[in-house]
Amino acid sequence: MSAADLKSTAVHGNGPEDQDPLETREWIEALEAVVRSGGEERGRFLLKQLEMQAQQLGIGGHVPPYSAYRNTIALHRQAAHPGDVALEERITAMMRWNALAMVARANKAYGELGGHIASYASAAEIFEIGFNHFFRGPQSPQGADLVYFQPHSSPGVYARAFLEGRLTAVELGNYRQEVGGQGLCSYPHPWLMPGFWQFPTGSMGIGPINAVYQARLMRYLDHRGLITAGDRHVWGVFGDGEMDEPESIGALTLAAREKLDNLTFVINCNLQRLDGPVRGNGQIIQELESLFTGAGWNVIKVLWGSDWDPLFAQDTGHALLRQLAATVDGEYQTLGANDGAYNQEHFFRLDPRVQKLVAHMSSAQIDALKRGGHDFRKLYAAFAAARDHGGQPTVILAKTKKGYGMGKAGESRNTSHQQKKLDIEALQDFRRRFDLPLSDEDLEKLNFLRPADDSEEMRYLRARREALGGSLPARRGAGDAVPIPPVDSYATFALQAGGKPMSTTMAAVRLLSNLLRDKVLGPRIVPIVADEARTFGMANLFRQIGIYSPMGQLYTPEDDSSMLSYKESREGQLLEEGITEAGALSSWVAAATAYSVHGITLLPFYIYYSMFGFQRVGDLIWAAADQRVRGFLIGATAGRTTLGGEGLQHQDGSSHIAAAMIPNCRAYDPAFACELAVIFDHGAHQMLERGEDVFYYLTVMNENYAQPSLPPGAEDSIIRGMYRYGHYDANVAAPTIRLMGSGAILREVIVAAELLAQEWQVSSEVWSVTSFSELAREAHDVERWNRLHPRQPRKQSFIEQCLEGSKAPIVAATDYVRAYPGMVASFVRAPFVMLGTDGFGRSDTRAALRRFFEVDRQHIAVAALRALADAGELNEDLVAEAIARYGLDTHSAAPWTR
Ligand SMILES: Cc1ncc(C[n+]2csc(CCOP(=O)(O)OP(=O)(O)O)c2C)c(N)n1
Ligand SMILES: [Mg+2]
Repeated sequence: MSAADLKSTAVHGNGPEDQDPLETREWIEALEAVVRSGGEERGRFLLKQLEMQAQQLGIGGHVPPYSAYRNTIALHRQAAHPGDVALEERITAMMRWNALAMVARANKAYGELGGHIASYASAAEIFEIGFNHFFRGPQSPQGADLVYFQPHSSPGVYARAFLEGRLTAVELGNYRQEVGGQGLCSYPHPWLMPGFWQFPTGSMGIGPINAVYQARLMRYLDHRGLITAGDRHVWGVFGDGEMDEPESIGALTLAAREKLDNLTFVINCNLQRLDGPVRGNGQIIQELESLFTGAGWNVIKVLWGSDWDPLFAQDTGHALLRQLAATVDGEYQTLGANDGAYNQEHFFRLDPRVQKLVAHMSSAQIDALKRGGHDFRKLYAAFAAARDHGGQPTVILAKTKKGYGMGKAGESRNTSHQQKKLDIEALQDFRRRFDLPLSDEDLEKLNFLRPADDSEEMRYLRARREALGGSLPARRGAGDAVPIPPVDSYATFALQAGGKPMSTTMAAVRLLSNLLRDKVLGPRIVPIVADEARTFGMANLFRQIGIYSPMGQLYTPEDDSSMLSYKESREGQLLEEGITEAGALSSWVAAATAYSVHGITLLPFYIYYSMFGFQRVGDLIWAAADQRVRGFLIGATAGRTTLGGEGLQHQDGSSHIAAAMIPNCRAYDPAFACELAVIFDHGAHQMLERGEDVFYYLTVMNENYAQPSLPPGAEDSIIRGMYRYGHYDANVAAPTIRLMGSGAILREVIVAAELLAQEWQVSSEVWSVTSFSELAREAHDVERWNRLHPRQPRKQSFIEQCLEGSKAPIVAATDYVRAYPGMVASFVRAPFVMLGTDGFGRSDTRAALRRFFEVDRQHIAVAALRALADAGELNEDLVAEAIARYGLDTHSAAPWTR
């Protein structure tokens, strides 16, 4: 029976009965003898042969995808730690103290600030082994490694930066107090500490999936000859609780499939999350081992510290191993929360063979037995093995204790995560536990510890970082500027469309294909799709630029002879991500931040079903914004009524609301290809040439209609958010209405203007609004300025300038919820009526949907007549007449209730 089977028997109690123990013994002894005489390789070979034989006999059982509950790296294979372990322990103890003091201070002064002590307490050795031996800094010859830090362990990263002289005591003292300046943010946020943090990880799950795609983009850029990745590595330190997030595990198979051996996850398995045990009744480490093994990763378990080695050496009958395997995590936590005597009583004494192994040890010695994730030697060997492993990504599962060293105040307690203050007794215990050179006053005042610059500790610390290429984390700000070709060199078809019918999606794709041919910008473009290239008419790109695949193409595509054949290649440019919006978005983030990670500026262009963007992966976009991405998100098949038949889950009427709430997102809903080209050109200049930290969200539609040419001089207004598209005069004395529209609904607005002039003697002005959110943003700025600057000449917002000089009512209609035009409502100095698509979408024709949501030309015309009647400009009877003539449904409940 393998140790794994023993474990499953022990844990689940349902192993097979042994019919012939003697025979079993003989087999096991035979195997042991082979390994003794022929070595491990021979042992493994024989097992493989037996396994194949068993498969052929049809008795090949399913082998559990986890190994025994022991360290993966056997003692005799363990790489030797090359540094001074005792010194590293002393330095780490200081980091522990400074991290603790930082959180405790903030909470002593202001109880409301929060912060975490226990997570870094469990991760300190993991971080430090990385910092002292593996994480390469920016001056390293091949460039810096990329490290995703567990967010709530950030006090530990600050504590190290303090000892390295990168942060001051004042800054540490202002942990979580950022508003007055000189403060440190709670979690890694490049937006708030742009020279320091590279990757935002505060929202669980985003770090892991982003890390996978970061490693993948590094390969992609290398294969395409844009960077030399060398052996740069991506490291991610994550929590065991965090692995519950679908995003954390959603991209594991991609990493294995693409053989990303430049990627290592280190999972801090402290067996706890916020509320309590991660898997009280099971074993998170074994579960994660199965998961990662199944996904194709190399798994290294670091469970037991060096002081367990002699015990395992004596454990020839595997009694100890069996008992460890049979202990569930809830029990491990209780053992962890208690002292050596308790462990003797409740663990070692349960089996006489196990008890015998520790008979010579005192309770204090038992108490001091470390878990592997707190042992520098074990961790060093695991990190080295991970770095050197080829052909697969590696996960290190490091078993630790949450709140390690916090004693009664938080070691392995269910409340550990929330512990933010320690009483004086707990601080004294901590000082004793880690042998810290702190006076009583230091304890009382929570003074930070920094040894003299020429102390052994500081010299070691500096020397290690110097050897590894400087401090980390460090975000570089600028990439290279990429010149954007003149817009008429690639977008004339849109700027001078002259009434030619096309959809704005088609226009976007054409802009992209044209730009891909530009010698300088072309190679920097990273087109990304999530299995929707055909939907958006991009199949021509398959052949034009190739689909990236590190394996090249190992087959003849079915459509080989076609112009649009499915061409995969190692140098391919298109990232075809498959059906994973979270993955595609992570890919986009990696490309959109390449300027700050690799110093190479790219133009990522992720095109997707707009409903599956902000709504589906909005939190990833929020983190992208934090990370100062630069690139285009193209929400295609946009609008609640423009995507016709697709129905409730596909039709997007809200993404512009979410987009507007992201401060550095510039969102536009252009109606026409020429508007799109102007916005695209402006955005490309802003992001790639001027290097501004903004990104663009553009909605494009799949409805074909006649595209006008660009009105002369409209560029600036298009960027600012609105321009006057036209006016429709009935006769000189006619009442006037103003109509605003965006996206595909602008066309309904235009026809409504014609109906009003022809059928109701109403004149109108039509405004094409390219972005209600940009209009609102600027107007809020102006409003604020006016509020804070009394007695100074009043400023006027752009929307006020556009609409001044008339008191005529305004009707605004879009393919989004009313809240979208509602963004500008308080800046409109005239009656303002908003039409929109609030409610659930449903499948039908565009015309039927627009009638249903009351955004079609007739409803717009009626809304205009009503607004004029309310303003006393015409008789209400006309409204009734129009409703009757157009057959509008006055009986049904509002669409948003149906
Ligand atoms: C998406 C998301 N949900 C919830 C949280 C709140 N949260 C922060 S840390 C944490 C527990 C983390 O547990 P684990 O990953 O095991 O890390 P540990 O602190 O144990 O090392 C939770 C629930 C969050 N930050 N992000
Ligand atoms: Mg945990």
